[in-house]
Amino acid sequence: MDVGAAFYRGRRFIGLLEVDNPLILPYGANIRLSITADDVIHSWAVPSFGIKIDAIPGRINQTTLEILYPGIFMGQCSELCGIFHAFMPINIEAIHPEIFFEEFNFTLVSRVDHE
Ligand SMILES: [Cu+2]
Repeated sequence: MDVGAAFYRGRRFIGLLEVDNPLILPYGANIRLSITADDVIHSWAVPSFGIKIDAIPGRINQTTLEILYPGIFMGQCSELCGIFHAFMPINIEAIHPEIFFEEFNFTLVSRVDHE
């Protein structure tokens, strides 16, 4: 088990940046994000990833992401989307890929296997 990921998994945030369900992703893997909304236009923004992408009802926006190291990354909705706009934090927990694929029952396909 990755010590860094275990350390970060034990941490809890307090205050307005805390979320009930953090987005758990593997680091060191290519990730495709599909972003949409079901009510109004939001904007999914995580500054440390350099990503700010609109979430629009009826449309799917896509981008790619590779997280380089384990940790907890935070962002917020950055579109003035309504009265609850101030309460839309984003937490991404980047964990070791093997733990991620084991926990979520995905198959890990190594790049090395295909070379
Ligand atoms: Cu929003």
